[in-house]
Amino acid sequence: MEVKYMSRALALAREGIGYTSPNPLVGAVIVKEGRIIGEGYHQLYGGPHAEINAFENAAEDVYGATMYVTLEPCSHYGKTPPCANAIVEKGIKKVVIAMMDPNPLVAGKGIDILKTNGIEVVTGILEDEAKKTNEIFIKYITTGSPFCLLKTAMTLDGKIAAYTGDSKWITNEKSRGYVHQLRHQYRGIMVGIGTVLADDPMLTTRLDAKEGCDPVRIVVDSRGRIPLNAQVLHVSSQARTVIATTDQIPQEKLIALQQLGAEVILLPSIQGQVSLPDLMKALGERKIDSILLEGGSTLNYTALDAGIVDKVMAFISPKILGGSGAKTPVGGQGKSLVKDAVHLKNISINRFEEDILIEGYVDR
Ligand code: AOF
Ligand code: ZN
Repeated sequence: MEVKYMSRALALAREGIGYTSPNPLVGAVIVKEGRIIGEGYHQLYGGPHAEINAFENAAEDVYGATMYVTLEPCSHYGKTPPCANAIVEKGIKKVVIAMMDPNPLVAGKGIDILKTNGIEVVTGILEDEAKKTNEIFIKYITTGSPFCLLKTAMTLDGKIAAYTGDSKWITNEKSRGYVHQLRHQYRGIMVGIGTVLADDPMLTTRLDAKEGCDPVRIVVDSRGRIPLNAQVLHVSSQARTVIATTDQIPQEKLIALQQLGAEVILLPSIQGQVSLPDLMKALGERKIDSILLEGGSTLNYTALDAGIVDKVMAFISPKILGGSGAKTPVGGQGKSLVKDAVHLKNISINRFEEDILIEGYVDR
């Protein structure tokens, strides 16, 4: 039963995907005499927390009920008063929690409030699933840097485009639809200048069913080579654009980019290239908790090498292109020895019709 109710709470939490950042996805279910009498989730950044929404939606008196919540109730006065206190005041008898709050402001203090007030607390129910649901929040709240997902798409023979550069499309419609959902979930989408010069992408979210949030578009452009007519600088008035560069950018170019409404971030360089760890910190300071890295192959290698990538999603489409000059997902200089390869752990495999998606986490 505990698993069933927590599972429902996690499903509710996921309803908030794309809207709560940089705060967590949280769901709560109130159960009395074997019936669900209230449900809630964190719907919008800055809005009421999941527990409060569940109280609001309760169909009957919650006194003596059990609450299932996917994250430890908060103990701090933030945008809203502490949920742990509200739970005590409402007379909840037992609280079942999936995971502790990694936020240093809370971290165990919420549970302490509950226990001190005589509430029975159970923790660790569906903990792994809860941690996966909030993998972005956990990384961001504990490090201040965004969670970075590297997404690639290639043919069975490892090409991301034909030798001519033609790349429309390697993966099928289902796979591409899933990537647009990720763009709705992730706050930033990052590409290298090579990709802008080659493909001139818009980097906006295009979802069929619901309206998607556009991520902040981040172009890593160490020398300021981006053309002033690039689509990322013009298409969509809502989507913000950040140019991450170094002092190698010509001053006139910097000003022209700012005049077009882009934010130019000047960063330290490593061998003439933008320092990616410094860029991650700068983006974190701007409340960007998550980055979807979509290439090209040079930036992908630099990012993996710099250790900023947390997760990899690799789509493989059963097509064969050939061509010794055709590009692969990860280029750059490369490792000289197999033993130095970047390893992935906790691998899972999914299918989108004939396409295969392999995902895993970078083993550090
Ligand atoms: C949420 N939603 O449902 C829960 C949260 O910025 P504030 O004041 O809303 O507080 C955010 C912190 O509250 C967050 O980092 C997490 O530690 C805790 N719990 N936050 O946004 C929720 N339960
Ligand atoms: Zn709260």
